[in-house]
Amino acid sequence: MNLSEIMKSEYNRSVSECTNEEIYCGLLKLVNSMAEQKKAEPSKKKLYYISAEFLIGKLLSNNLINLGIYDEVKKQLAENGKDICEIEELENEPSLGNGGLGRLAACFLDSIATLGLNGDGVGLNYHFGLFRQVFKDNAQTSIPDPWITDNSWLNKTDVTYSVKFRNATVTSRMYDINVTGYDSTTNKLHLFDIESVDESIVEDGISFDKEDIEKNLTLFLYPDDSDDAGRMLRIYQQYFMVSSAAQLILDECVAKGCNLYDLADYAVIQINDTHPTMVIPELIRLLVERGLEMDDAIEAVSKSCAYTNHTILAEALEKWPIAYLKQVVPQLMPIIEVLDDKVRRKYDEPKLYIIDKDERVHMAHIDIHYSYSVNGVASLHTDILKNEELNHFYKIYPEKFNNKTNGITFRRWLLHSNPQLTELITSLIGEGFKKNADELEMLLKFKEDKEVLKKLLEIKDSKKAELKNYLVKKQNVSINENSIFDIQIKRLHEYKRQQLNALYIIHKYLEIKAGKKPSTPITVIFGAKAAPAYIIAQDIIHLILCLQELISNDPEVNPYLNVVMVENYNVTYAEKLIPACDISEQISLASKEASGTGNMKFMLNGAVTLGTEDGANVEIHELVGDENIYIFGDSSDTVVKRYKDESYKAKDYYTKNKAIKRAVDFITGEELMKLGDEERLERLSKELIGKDWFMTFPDFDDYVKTREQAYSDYENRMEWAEKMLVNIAMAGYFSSDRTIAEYNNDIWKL
Ligand code: 26Q
Repeated sequence: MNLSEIMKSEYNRSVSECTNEEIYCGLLKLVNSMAEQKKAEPSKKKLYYISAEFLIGKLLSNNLINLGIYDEVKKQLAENGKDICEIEELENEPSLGNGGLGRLAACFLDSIATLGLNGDGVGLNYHFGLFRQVFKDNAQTSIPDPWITDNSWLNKTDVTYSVKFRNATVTSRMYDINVTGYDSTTNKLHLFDIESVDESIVEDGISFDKEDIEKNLTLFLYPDDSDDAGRMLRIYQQYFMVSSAAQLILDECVAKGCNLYDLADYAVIQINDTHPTMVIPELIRLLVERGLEMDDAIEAVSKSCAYTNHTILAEALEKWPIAYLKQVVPQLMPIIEVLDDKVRRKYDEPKLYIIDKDERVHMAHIDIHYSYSVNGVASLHTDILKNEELNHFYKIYPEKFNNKTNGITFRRWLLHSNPQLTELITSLIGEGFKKNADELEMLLKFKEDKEVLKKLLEIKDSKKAELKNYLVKKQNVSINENSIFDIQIKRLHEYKRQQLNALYIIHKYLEIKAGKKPSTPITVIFGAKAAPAYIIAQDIIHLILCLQELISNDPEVNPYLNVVMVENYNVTYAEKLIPACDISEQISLASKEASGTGNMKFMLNGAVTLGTEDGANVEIHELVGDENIYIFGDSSDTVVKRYKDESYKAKDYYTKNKAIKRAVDFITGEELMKLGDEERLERLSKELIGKDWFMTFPDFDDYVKTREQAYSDYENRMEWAEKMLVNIAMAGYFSSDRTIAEYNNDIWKL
């Protein structure tokens, strides 16, 4: 590798004479050419990981790290007066995902390549991705977030397919992004697009003509499940994605000599949630078109497909009206009817049917009947699927169900985002953990080593200072780097309970007003986007922004407590926030968060979890033990039971519990009403008192008590550092390399 030579041949100038933009382009070229040289020999069987979302984040440093040239490039740049961080800044972050599911897919691609497995991602090339969040008058507004430039990571290919809708036939084209493995081979992320997309049809904000498919098909990532408008467009997008994928899969298999009856020997298709479900009927349709009998086609496809479930929220399970499907992809309906008919002949239980009595197609039911594997994403989640949500299916297909606890790639979430911690770990236990994450456990022998613990605290302090500077630059807010950083970053959803965190802030505000001052100041940081049509989620953002304003203008309180909501929270922000965090808020209502993956990133960076026994928090708790985590709240059993017997009445808690009443009343009290929007605050307060569907009140007292305990334990710096160390040491289990090895051993068998 020689940066000088590249800059010379591209621009005929030396590195020091080139602009940062030119250097960025040079590095892009370099990375792509090195990545191409590391393409693996194609093996017989290949994995296709189909997902509507790949939240890949910026790729430059990630690729430099994976190719093993980061340090060298950084040094060469420095020698020429250039700062690699400034060059990283130039890259646009592609926001091709909503949150956890999309980021998981990106971590998985990294691990699949790192483990040298033959597997590509397949998805869509959204031009604007998810909306960009802008705060105005203490509320969220949304604008497009263009990311594609002449110097993006996308490589146009010659691969095109014809995709037929009822009212139009379009040509899909494949664009590829190289996926480099860490000290390993290169795979691809295939993103399909159409040439006729017209970015100029976007009007103010993110509104556009939803009907004009040829112009809008790949404009935006559909922002979550709570928006009713544009559902039809969502079906267009899904079919466009899976029809292109199915054609690609069959082409590649045939090229390798597959006779199509043996599809499963050549291809395994992982279906990431229900969004790519139509790949099943589409593949069946194509196989029949190519001469297979229907039953043979169904068998071949069922043996090739595996499904991952990411949610138990009933409202997030996709059910498409037959009328919609007929309108968009009539060619699939006869196949879906056959699939449903087979179920009905075998089982006399409507809960198992694909088509329900209201003429809606249950996408998850297609996946479960016609895949050979169904997995949940954390141990508790899989248990709930087996015993509650999908119990009917579990009874007839116990052998299909399996758990694959999520994981994260340590290359991005440790090596890249926290080089200081990486260096300390390396100095203590060597380099092995970078490829074999379990080796982190060797850190446990330093549990009582004061020097090591001190260094951990120093690193945390330096990451806090870095974050402080970043926030000044990005948002012009200044935080106290000597305060406790208490962080909740994730999509805004009632079940994730940012509102519970906000109620605590109000409680604390009032305590401070009453003279009870915390020993160490506290900075509470939020980052969250809310689906534009999700009104209550917007109201919660409004409440948080109003609290931020109220407190920042209150000299009695702000020396002790501050609130900051970062604007347009994304992967790049997460990379800065997570290493700086002391307390990781993972406070979903038990049973509702399938896994969570932010919880793992925080743990790996030495934050201590404050959380409920939900999702992967349960496994974190088991690994670190009671001493090194703060657990509160009702168990998932209690919650499930409370929903079943409909016994929860929010109003009772509100009237009986003074602290709850005081905090909730504050939402519509004088101070906030002066700053905020009356309609929003009233609506939120009414929602809490009248419904509180995600049961914040029953957990409130325990939350306050446990959070106070964490703050008080923080005062003993050495003991706190020990907790940090144990968290880091036990995080190895959450490497996505482990998760992917399990997928491969149990499901893919590549
Ligand atoms: C559904 C229908 C119509 C339109 C959109 C959607 C839709 C879009 C996105 C439904 C769900 C999503 C995203 C779900 C998601 O991110 N789930 C998270 O997955 C993570 C990875 O497994 C888990 O860690 C999280 O617990 C889970 O919430």
